[in-house]
Amino acid sequence: MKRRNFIKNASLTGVGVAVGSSIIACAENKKEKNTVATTNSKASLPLVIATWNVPNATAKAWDVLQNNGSVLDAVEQGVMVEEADEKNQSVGKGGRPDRDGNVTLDACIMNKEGDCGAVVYMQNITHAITVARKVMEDTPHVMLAGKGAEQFAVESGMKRENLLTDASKKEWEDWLVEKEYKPIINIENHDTIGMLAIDKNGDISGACTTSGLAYKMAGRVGDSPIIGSGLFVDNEVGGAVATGLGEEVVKTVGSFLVVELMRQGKSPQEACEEAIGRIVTKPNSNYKNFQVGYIAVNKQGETGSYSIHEWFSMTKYQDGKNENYQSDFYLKDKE
Ligand code: SD4
Repeated sequence: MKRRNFIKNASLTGVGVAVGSSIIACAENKKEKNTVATTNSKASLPLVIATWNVPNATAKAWDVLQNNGSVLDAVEQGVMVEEADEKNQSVGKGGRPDRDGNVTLDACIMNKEGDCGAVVYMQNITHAITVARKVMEDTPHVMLAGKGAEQFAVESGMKRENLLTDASKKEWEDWLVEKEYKPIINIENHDTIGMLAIDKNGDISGACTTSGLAYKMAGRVGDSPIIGSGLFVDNEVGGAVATGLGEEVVKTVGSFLVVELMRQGKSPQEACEEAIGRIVTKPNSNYKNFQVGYIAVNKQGETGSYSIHEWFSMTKYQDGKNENYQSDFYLKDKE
């Protein structure tokens, strides 16, 4: 296929099908026992929540908090577990590449002071979240992109690595055979990781990291590193993170919206539901073809989680229990 057609076929609809399909495919892989992701009573602290079924990541964050680490350390080190896991093909090393075979990473982090840092379209560095944190702490900027982000990471002592594993390379090569922008249905049981933690003092931080959508156009950046879209934390109110088709999250500034709705008095669950509502009620929304999911926590430690399609889930570590909860979803009872 000529490159022009190739690009033309990269419609958001095509991408959306992939994300939605990944959720449907997940159905076969994970039949979690828990079905409720919401708490409405006064919660015990600390707690950690994350998108998808990522018990190793939440356990790491919990561990950091138990050992008097900061809440920022907790979310950074928590998501680093997934970045290093080559089997998670949506994050860090082993992430699926763009259509040209390059693994490009997006990440951001936000602390209880409301400071933030982000990297976009960064290659060759596994721990994008650590680079994002360094951008926040060691530079006068909030976001570095591409080569500049990579150069900054190397100058900060991080090592360059080839992020394209044999497994992801093989899938990409198989995809190239058809040269059709209808991405392969994902079979992994977890995805982009967004994490929020609240320590025993009620202080909140958040992190979000991803390799973005498989076989995206070169240069594409999603919602995950965009403060207010993929992640937002306001230590007075709460925090939210997003997963799914980033273009739709960006259009509604989703995570900021969830936090602002909580500020207005909505519970985390209600806020997540309304933010999904903003997407699905847009004129001409083709939401049946894509997935978006939000998780949120408020200052009291109440949590919420909601998505468009079934099979989004949230992992929560609280009271010494590390559990995965199926999210409630918009299309329930509607099909
Ligand atoms: C993106 N939101 O790049 C990310 C992808 C994702 O579950 O979250 N997938 O659009």
